[in-house]
Amino acid sequence: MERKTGLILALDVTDREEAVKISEKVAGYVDAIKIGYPLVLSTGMDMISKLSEYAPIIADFKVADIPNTNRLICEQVFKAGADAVIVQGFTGHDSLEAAVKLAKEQNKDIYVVTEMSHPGALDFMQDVGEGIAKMAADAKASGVVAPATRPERVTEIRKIIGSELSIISPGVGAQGGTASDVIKAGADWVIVGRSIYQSEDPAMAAKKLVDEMKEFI
Ligand code: NUP
Repeated sequence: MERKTGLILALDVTDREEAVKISEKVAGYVDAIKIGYPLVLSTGMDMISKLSEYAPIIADFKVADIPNTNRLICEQVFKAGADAVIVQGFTGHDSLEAAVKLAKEQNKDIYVVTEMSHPGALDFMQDVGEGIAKMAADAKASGVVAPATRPERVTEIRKIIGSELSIISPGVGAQGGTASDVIKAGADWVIVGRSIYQSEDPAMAAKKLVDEMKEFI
């Protein structure tokens, strides 16, 4: 994924027309559009190829299965036109390696969730986040997903993965994180959903974020 603006739109709407309309409006400000279960379950897998007309698509399916099933899922998602898939890291090295192997064969990307951005991530995930980051680096994944709500953790995770892997970071805006802070902490991209798609003017909301990050990109 090429970094031009540092912004990824999380498009968690459930209406086809709305999804297309918002994508059209913000296409000039985002490096990718992240879609997940809310949009795909409501509108179908063909939304992936439809929205790829506007930007590369990251499929946030947080894949978390045995190696063979991870591979089968990623195969379908890439076939549908996605450029990247987000997988969970807690399932361990073999599950991750199956996804990364397939992605490399197809020139696609795998991003690995380390520690999630919501408060409940402190219950179990934070304790294993650094180990997952190391595993992602060892497996040569394209990058990791780390929390914009805790920029200090992004800095820790950056130390572990080095500069080869990217960090994409959700939690800006609605969850309390600040785009420029998390970029300064070591993230390459911020992932922003509600603050853009629920805004009266999604293009303006996206532009503001891009302007805020510009000097740190
Ligand atoms: O740790 C994570 N936190 C998170 O919010 C991992 C994620 N993939 N996400 C996703 O990022 C979440 O499912 C949503 O699609 C997006 C953040 O959206 P918003 O809080 O900006 O609306």
